[in-house]
Amino acid sequence: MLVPLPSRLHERSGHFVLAQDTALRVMPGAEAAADLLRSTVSPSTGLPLPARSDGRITLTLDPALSGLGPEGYGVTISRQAVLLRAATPDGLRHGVQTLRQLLPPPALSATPVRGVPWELPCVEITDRPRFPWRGAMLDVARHFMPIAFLHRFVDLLALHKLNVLHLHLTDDQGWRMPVPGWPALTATGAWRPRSRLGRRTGGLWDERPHGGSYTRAELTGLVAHAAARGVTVVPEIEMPGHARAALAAYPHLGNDPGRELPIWTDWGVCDTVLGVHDEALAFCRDVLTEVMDVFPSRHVHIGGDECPATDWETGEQARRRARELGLPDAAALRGWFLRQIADFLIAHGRTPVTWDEAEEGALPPEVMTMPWRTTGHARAAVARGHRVVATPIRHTYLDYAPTDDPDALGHPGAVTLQDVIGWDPAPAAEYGADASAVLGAQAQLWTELMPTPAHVEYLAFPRLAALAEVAWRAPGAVHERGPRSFDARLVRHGARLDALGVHHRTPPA
Ligand code: TNX
Repeated sequence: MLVPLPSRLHERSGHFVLAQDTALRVMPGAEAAADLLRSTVSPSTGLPLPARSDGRITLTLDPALSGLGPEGYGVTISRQAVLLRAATPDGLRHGVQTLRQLLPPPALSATPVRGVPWELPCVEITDRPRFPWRGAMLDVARHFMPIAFLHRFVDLLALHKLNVLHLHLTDDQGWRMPVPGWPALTATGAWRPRSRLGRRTGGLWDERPHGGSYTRAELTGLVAHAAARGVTVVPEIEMPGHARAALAAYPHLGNDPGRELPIWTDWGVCDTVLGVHDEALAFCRDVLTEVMDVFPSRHVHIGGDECPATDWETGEQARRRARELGLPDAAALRGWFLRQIADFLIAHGRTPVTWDEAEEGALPPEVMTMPWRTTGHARAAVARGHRVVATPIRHTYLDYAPTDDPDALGHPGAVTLQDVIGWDPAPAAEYGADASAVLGAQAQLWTELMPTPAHVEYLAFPRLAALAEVAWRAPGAVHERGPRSFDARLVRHGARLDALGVHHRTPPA
C-alpha cells in the first residue's frame, strides 16, 4: 500500500468513512498540517474538513513521540476516529502524506471526483525515516523549468516523504537566478540561440532560442511553498567550471581578458572556466550573498565537478596565481578556489556542498560531499572526514534511461528500477562505524535530454518513488515479499500517479 514503506504497519479490519460533516480536531501546533491535509484532500473529495473541537480526525503534537526523531509520526485509524500524532510539525506533515496515500487514489486528483467512497482502512502505523536527507536534484539550467512546475515537483517530493529539492541553478547553458549588480547574468546568460536535440551523437539541433530565469519573488515563493510541505530547497551555483553562461555575460570573469565567448549550446564538459583573479572570487561571493539571502537552507552547493584546467594552464594570470600560491600545478587551482568560497560560506554559518571530485582539493571537513561516481569515492570522502549524501551514478542518475531499449528516453546505460530499489545507500558492511556520516540519498535529474516538465516526470517516475523508499525504509525491509513488496505496492502507486496526472512509466508486471 504505502510508498515509502512505513517502519511499522498493522492492518486491521474495517474502515473510517469520511463524510461532509467529518471535522478535524486541530490541537495547538498542528494548524499547518491541518491546512496541508485540507488543501490537498478537499479539491478532489469535496469534503470541507472544517476544524471543530469535537472533530473525529485529531492532529496533535505529542512530545511522547520524540523517540521517533524529528520526522517520525504515528497514525491510528479505527472505525470511529483517526489520530495523527508527532513530536514535530515535520512529523505531522509526513502523517498527512500517509493519510493522502491511504485514501483511494482519486483523492489525489486536483479536480472534483464523484462516486468514490472516501474511506481510510483501519491501521496502526509508527513510522520514521532511516536518513535525514532524502532528496532530488533538478537541473533547471540545461532546460529551464517553469516555476509552476517546481511547485508541483515539490508537492510530488512531499507525497513521497522526500525532504530536499536540490536546485541546480547555473551551468554552461543557462543562468537562472537574478543577482543584484550583475544584470547580464539573466539578461544574457539565461538565453541560448539553439540547443542540441538529444544526445551529442545525434547531430540534431533545435534551432529555437531557449531560456528563462526566475524572479527573486518566485524563488522566495518556492522556498515558502516547499517549507510548508517540509521540503528544504538547497541551491546550487556551479563554480569554477560549468560557468560558461556567466562568462558569456561577463567575459572579464574568465581567464583571457580579450576573449568574448557565446553561451554554450552543446552538452558535456566545457573547457572555459572562471578565472582565479580577485574579481572572479568577488563575483562568486556576491552571488552567494544573494543566494544566502533568498535560500535559508543550511546547505549551499557550489558544484566543483568537471573543471578542466586547460584555461588555467594556458592563461598567464592563472599560471602566475598558481606560482604565487606555491601550488604544484594549475589544476590545483580548483581546490584552492573552492576552499576560498567554502571558507566564505562557513564564515556565514552555512555548510558548503560539492560534488566529489572537488573535495580531492583538500577541502575542510565541514564541506559536505556528494559522491556521484562510485561507492569507492563515497567511502574515500567519508574516510577524509566528510559527511556525504550518496548520489552514485549507477543508482541515482535518473537522466539515464530506465531500460536498455535503444529508443528509451535518457542516456544509454540503463539505471533500472531494480538498480534503485535494490540499492542500500550506506551498507553496514562497507561503512561500519562510519555509517552515520552518510546523511542520506538523492536522485539526480540532469535535464540535457529533458526539454519539458513532462520529460522530467517520465524519467523521474516511478524510479524516484524507489529512491524515496530506499532513503526512508529500514534496511531490513529490502526483503519484504508479497503484498508489501515494492513491486506490489507500486501497482497502487501507479494509480496515485495517474490521479495526479504525472507522466510516468509503468514497468511491465
Ligand atoms: C555529469 S554529475 C555532470 C553533469 C551532467 C551529467 C549527465 C556531475 C556532477 N556533472 O554536468 O549533466 O553528468 O548525466
